[in-house]
Amino acid sequence: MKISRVLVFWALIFGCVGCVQQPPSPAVPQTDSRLEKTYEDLIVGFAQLGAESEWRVANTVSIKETAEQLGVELRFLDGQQKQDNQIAAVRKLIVQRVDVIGIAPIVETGWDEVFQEAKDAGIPIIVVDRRAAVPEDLYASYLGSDFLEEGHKAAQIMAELVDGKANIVELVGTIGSAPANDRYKGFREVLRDYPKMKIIDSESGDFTLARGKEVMKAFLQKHGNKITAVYAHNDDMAVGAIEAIEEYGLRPGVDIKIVSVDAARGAFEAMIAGKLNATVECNPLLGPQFFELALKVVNGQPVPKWVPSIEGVFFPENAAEILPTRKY
Ligand code: GYE
Repeated sequence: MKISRVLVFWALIFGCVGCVQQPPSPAVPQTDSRLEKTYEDLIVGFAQLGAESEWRVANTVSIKETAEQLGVELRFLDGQQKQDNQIAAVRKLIVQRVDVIGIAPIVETGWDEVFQEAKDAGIPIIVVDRRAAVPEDLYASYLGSDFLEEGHKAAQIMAELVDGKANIVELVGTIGSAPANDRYKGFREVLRDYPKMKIIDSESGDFTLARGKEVMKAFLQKHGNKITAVYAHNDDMAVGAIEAIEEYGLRPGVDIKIVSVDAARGAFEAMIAGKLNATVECNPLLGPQFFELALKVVNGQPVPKWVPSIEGVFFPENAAEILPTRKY
């Protein structure tokens, strides 16, 4: 009895004192906030793929503006639509020993070697916008859209617009790029349920207005009035197609239904004019999420392997109301 009272006494007094005085157990990992980098300490490289579309321009602005706001030192390199330039850009950033490299890969394949070089140099890679087909250990995280889902949405909307029956021509994005591959595939997956919706022609317009217009012109020369719908993998090509259809003497959005992807300003203007029937959103404003990821990665914090962006669909009915709220 006496002994246990003494024990309780000791436990109370020294136990508590111990709580305060004891140094933290070495078994518990402690993060020393003094060693953690802040945005102002970061040097971030970014290998952009080019400036082919409204989407890309907005994406570049978002990255540059966010870097400036956060006080991050950004080394921005433009690949001008060539994979070789992007590979050279990554190598340059490795030599410069930046803290982390962001890259929007123009096509899916052909990145293993240079990503491995970055890994060997201890520089993490964050893949932004378009996926790269490399093993997961070669990059820290992928930040971008669900392109397959965008293809599904486009087909679903198209099916409603044409009541399940159409002769569709497709303007494909850059050949071999993740968005073109998935938007192509996703659209067809849904079309399996609509046997009367036929893709009568499909060709790449390289995600640009000029090429989209040229390809649409050729489609019209080849198929004429037979075409009842256009599926464009981005808005710029849809705008090009609209011009080609008007020059051919048909009414875009009326004689030929058009659905595209991105939800950029040009698409809203075309919807307001009644020339485009719907656009599926693909968000280019990835700057804030990108630098947040970069900081976490550099500080060794866990990040998801895929950070998807949240996206909707827009129609002509409320395009005029929504346009002023759009940032790209
Ligand atoms: O849809 C298109 C751009 O990679 C998601 O690239 C991006 C695509 C976008 O050229 O407009």
